[in-house]
Amino acid sequence: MSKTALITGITGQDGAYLAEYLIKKGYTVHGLKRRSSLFNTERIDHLYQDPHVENRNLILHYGDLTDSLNLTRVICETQPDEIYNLAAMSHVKVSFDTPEYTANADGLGVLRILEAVRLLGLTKKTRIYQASTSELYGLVQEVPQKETTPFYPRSPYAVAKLYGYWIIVNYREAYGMHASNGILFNHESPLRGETFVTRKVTRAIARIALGMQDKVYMGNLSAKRDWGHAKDYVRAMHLILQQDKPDDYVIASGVTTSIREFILRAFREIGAELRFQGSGINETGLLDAVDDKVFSQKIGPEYLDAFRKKIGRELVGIDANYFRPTEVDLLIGNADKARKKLGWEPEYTLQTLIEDMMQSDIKLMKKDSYLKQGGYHVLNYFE
Ligand code: NAP
Ligand code: F7E
Repeated sequence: MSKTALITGITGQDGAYLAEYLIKKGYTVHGLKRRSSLFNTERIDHLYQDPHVENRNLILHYGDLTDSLNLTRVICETQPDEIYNLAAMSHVKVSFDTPEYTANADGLGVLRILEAVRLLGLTKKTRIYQASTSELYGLVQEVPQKETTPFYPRSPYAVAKLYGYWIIVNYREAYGMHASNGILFNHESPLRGETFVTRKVTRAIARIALGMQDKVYMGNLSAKRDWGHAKDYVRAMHLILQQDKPDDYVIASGVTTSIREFILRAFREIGAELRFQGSGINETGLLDAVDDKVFSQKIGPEYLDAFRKKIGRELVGIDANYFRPTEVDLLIGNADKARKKLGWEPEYTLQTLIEDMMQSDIKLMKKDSYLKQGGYHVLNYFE
């Protein structure tokens, strides 16, 4: 008998990779998607099946984590063996602008799912994965961070996720539910939302190289993150729910890198050497040198002359609007428990992650439609 999974947040980065992964494993996947005035299924369109197809393995349901009745009905109708609660208002900076909504969706949303499972009498059948986060460590109390490191959240997002973490633990202990937290450190991919720092950078570099944009404005370049590839991290989510006993696991690469260093490495990927100078809001990144061969190979010889003219010019600037009221300065995770108990190993390194993202954004930006429309979604100024 094939298993049934319900993924909330299926239209997001992780939801898309997880859905693909579970379908390949023979699951029937139900996904919760929000009603939107624009299509919001771009990341899973390749998996979509017409509702008239028999025995579909991907079925979408309208829903929202702020709507208990809706969640209860969808869980009742789908009777899932596994629920992956990935839905969230996931942008840390935006959570300072929408703190109440973030608490409702990211905190109480978890409670709504647990209660629905309990009230429907599914506590023995349905296993629950909660998308917890390294943001819980915030102002870090230990380096590197592991499962026993005390939490110190630094944003409305992280505080909401703290509630989500503990309500999962509480329902596990109170009702014997198979409910687990994956404490995932930052994970990125070509599907990453455009306003998260890695994707903002790879997208901007592709556009600068193709002459579509002059410069990119960034926030705090000194923050350090432990970055992995989302494809590796969704495998861990699945492994967590295959364990006999529910538990909480850190999933991380164990390597930390500053935003500044990420930018340097992503530019290097197209044969461009950047030099940072100045400090604070006056820091800038100037184009220092170009490797003609690498640039021609990665971007195209027809773009080389125009790009070489940028040598000495500022390609990266700072805009204080991107700073956060409280910052998480350093994250680096210790995933020993996951390696030992789950047998989880990442396949990607930071270098192969950067290669994947750069390659994908160059291809995307070269698409006719993008070039003709000057085409890009306008980034929210404050994200
Ligand atoms: P993402 O790309 O921002 O996707 C979030 C998903 O949640 C989207 O499908 C979004 O729908 C949906 N959503 C937002 N608010 C909702 C609501 N009120 N009701 C129902 N659905 C809602 O995030 P991600 O990077 O895939 O991350 C997945 C989960 O892991 C999130 O919970 C995030 O907080 C957590 N997490 C992420 C990372 C990371 O580095 N990526 C690390 C640790 C934890 P729309 O498509 O309609 O917006
Ligand atoms: O920022 C700095 C920023 O927005 C990373 C979410 O998936 O991972 C993510 O949260 C760092 C921060 O991710 C810009 O100040 C500099 O220090 O890519 P981010 P995040 O805040 O770490 C965790 C694990 C989650 O759980 C979240 O859901 O980069 N930074 N300049 C910038 N960040 C952004 N977004 N934009 C900038 O221009």
